[in-house]
Amino acid sequence: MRVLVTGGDGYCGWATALYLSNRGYEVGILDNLVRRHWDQQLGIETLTPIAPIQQRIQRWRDLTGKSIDLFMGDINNYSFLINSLREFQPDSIVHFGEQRSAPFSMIDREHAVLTQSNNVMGNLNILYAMREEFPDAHLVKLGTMGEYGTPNIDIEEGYITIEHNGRKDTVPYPKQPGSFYHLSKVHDSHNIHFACKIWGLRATDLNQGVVYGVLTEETGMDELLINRLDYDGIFGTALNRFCIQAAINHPLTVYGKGGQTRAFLDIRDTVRCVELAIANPAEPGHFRVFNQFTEMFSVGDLAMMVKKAGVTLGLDVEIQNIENPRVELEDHYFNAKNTNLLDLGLQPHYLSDSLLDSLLNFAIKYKHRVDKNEILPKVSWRNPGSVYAKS
Ligand code: NAD
Ligand code: USQ
Repeated sequence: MRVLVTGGDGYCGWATALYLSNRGYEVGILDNLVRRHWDQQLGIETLTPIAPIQQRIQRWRDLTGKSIDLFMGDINNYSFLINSLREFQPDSIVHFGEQRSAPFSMIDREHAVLTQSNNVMGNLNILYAMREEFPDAHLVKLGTMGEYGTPNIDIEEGYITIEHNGRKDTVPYPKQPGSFYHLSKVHDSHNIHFACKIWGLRATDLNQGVVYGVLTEETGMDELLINRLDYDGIFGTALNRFCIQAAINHPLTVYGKGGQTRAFLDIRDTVRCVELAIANPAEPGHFRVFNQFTEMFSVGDLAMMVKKAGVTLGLDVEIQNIENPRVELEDHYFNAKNTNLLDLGLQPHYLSDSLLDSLLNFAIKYKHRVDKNEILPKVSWRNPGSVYAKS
């Protein structure tokens, strides 16, 4: 099976491309490397020294004998996109290639517009390309659990059955996202749902939780295959950030009360979930939704777990509740379903002491690369126009 991974130079995409290649899929990566460019513009860097994409792919080939095709360009350039698809002839398109940071999207008007035009238009281009020349291909689209927000009722997988004034219907689950980034994912979901309905396309929306960890079997094979690991206040995500903060003796940055509960998963499960979706494609005309996470934690509880694991390693770990730069509930109900991927055979890697231990040791290994000025959040939801807006 031929799988095109858009965003294949990124955190989830790189791990997925190698995992699928290792399992015998014919893999292509399509990426315009804009994430590396944004890092440079913002003056931030991944904790890990990532090699140029050409070197990464060459090293993979040298080690395994497996080749990965590279299409370097922008999904928003339609002629580039359609020509790449014609050349590669995908059976599945795994679409990771978007701007994925909530704080980035909240810097100012320009970053909000960039996020939504990059994401929503890019996704629409893929839908049109599929409609025109690849109507049988399966779109596996990375959405996010944050599309749902934090409603005071259980979160279903994409759809909810409602009885209203004596009548009953199954409708898309209500969306109450918390950033212009998360909103871009909601817009994508609506566009994909509509395209499946009118053109008979097949798609799976993977509403993924926050991903943690860095090593997969493949990216751990060689230093040149190392994955990115973001720790800064814009692209760094909760658990990964806490481990790196612990490694450099920086107090763990819990925003507000820390009662915000989110869905999480290990990057080793990200790659497996994508494979399960590809191997069990949606039916033509179906917009299928899977909630892709394995566990739910509050931010405060995660910080406590990192502190405990850090102390065991001899680190001095403090937790600091800092003013929340976001507008979000800090104490709320959160209970989401995640049975679809388990039913397809997912065997989760639950967060364990050994994973925390390995992530902390990984962070310690590269801690000399940390820029301490990039730890605290600088983007405010209430007051757009932070320091980054001027860079
Ligand atoms: P990332 O920033 O590491 O990777 C995204 C990649 O997409 C980058 O290599 C970037 O250059 C590329 N890209 C962006 N816009 C592009 C365009 N217009 N054309 C071509 N390439 C483009 O992000 P990630 O963490 O790997 O996230 C991948 C996807 O998974 C995103 O869609 C994100 O919303 C989703 N997701 C991520 C997480 C997480 O915790 N990291 C959680 C849930 C969902
Ligand atoms: N948080 C802290 N301290 C930190 C960082 C974050 O308390 O140092 C809190 C935030 O306030 C928030 C929660 O942790 O309540 C999660 O924040 P995050 O930055 O880890 O994750 P988020 O902004 O939601 O975005 C990340 C990815 C995004 C993906 C999303 C999945 O960047 O691409 O879509 O996780 S989800 O959260 O399920 O929507």
